Amino acid sequence: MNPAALVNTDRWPLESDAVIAPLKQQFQAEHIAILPGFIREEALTQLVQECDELATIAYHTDNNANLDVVAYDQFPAHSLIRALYEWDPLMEFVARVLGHDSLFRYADPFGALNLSVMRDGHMLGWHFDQTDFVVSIALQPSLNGGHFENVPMIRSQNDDNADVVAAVRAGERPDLVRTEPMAPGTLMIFNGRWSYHRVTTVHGDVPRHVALLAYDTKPGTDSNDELKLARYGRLPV
Ligand SMILES: O=C(O)CCC(=O)C(=O)O
Repeated sequence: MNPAALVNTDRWPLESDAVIAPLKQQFQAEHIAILPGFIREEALTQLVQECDELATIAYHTDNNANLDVVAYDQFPAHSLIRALYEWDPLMEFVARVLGHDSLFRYADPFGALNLSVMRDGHMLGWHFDQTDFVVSIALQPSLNGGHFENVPMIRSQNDDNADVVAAVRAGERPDLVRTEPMAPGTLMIFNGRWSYHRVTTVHGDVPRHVALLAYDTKPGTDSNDELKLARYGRLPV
């Protein structure tokens, strides 16, 4: 299937300046851009079916994150999610929203594309990312919990704002925390380096499925062995 068929290009024409300009503005102002209904409603069933199949081979990681991860090299050649990730118009669209001339797919053979599978009891603790941005596509919500909570731009290059970060972590600043809307089919472009975020504990029999698409402003960017071992339990052969 052509990945273009998965995207609701009526609502989100990827080459349109009128679509890109407000997203770019939103990302600059809040370090997040949210595109509800990015994936066509009709494509979701097929994508969730693919997630359910992939989830059977996911690796369970258990540190600050307690979730199952499917690595890029585990997506089969016919995977629709892989096709979407490898589709240049999507990468070019993300680049334009971010204000870059071009982007490159991550060179990490595991981390370039992940499916995050969060089952009953799984959570992802408060953290910052080590990358400037991540692109996620929400495919299936859990029955309860599994909310993406975010404190936008809590710190900056010049100010780590450690007291407030600690207060958020301790649950003392709920006024700063917002829950980002992640209805199935939503694409989100997010800068997690300066925004503190977590996924609340998932409850219920339905796993939360989110695809994470990694790009970088430089070619050849890879993660280190320590991260690979922690997240995927193995190293490339
Ligand atoms: O699963 C999500 O919605 C977000 C994942 C996340 O925060 C991360 O991978 O850093």
